[in-house]
Amino acid sequence: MKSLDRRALLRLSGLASALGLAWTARRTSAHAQEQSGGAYGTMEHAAHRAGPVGRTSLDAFNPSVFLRAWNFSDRAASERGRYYRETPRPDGTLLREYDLVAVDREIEIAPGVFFPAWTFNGQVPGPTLRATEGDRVRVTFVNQGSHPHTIHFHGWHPPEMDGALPEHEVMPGGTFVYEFDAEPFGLHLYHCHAVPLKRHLHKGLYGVFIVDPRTPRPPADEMVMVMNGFDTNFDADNEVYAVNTVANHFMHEPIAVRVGALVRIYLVNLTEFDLINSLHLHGMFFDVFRTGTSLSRSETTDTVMLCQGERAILETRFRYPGRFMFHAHQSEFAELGWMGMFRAEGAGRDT
Ligand SMILES: [Cu+2]
Repeated sequence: MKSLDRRALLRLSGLASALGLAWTARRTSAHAQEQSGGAYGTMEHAAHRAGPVGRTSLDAFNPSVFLRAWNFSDRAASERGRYYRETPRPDGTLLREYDLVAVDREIEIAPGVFFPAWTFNGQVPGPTLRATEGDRVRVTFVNQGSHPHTIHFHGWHPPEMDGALPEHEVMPGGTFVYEFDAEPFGLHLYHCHAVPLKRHLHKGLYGVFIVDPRTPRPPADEMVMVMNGFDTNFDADNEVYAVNTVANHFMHEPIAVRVGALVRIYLVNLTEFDLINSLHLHGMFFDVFRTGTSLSRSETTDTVMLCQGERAILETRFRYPGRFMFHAHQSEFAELGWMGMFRAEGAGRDT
């Protein structure tokens, strides 16, 4: 029934784009196979070959920009200061001040598919916040949305800064200032913790919070990937999956990396409704630093599985030039948008 519901949704959503047609064809072919219990026919394979086509508008949110932006570095210098300020403190740490605003906003998550999101600063995920262990973090939160919201940070903090109890809810029009020391170092997150929690989460009120160790990790080509999904018909089941919100974005715009260079991925699972999500990278292995709270790798693998809210830092070096796919190893998620490409450039090991 799950696939039927999702297929019906894709039809009902009036997908006029070529992607919609290709997508519906793929869902139909999968359903046809389920019905017949037999192998795929020629027609179904032809539908598979259509692949993702059509594009979303990148004016409001560009997943490639989000990938390599933190502390509002994607904004012009003049505008950045409106949302983020750094002040040195006597002990050498920084006071980092952020402005986050909850606003309701419709976002395009696949060509022609719009989702009525609740956002931090107009985007899903919200801006990536980044501090060094021991810094003071001060977040001024303004709720300009239509519902009560909070910000719940993962990390050490006193209970009144937890944003998780009814008395912590910030009413529409209200403001609250969260303040705490950034610790421990690691890969964390922030999200609204108003109830019903799963609704406030899946509507888009979440973001990444990176705390760097005082002795920095080795220099690397760093990127932020948030695995998320969207329940477009509100049946508590996702119809669209992605890394950084827009289905199949990195199939159209492969992530450029250099052969031999250290690549570091900050991978966060903010998918609701599905218990787990995963990342599988083709043609190589990577080191995993679970929750990023240790500088020693916890495993070396080519597939990492994360529960809801779980995260991991991944490190690898591309050995060969060329294109390498990455995707959820839950095949259904991959077919519904959670798929992308790296493009490695430079001289390979055997060339
Ligand atoms: Cu909320």
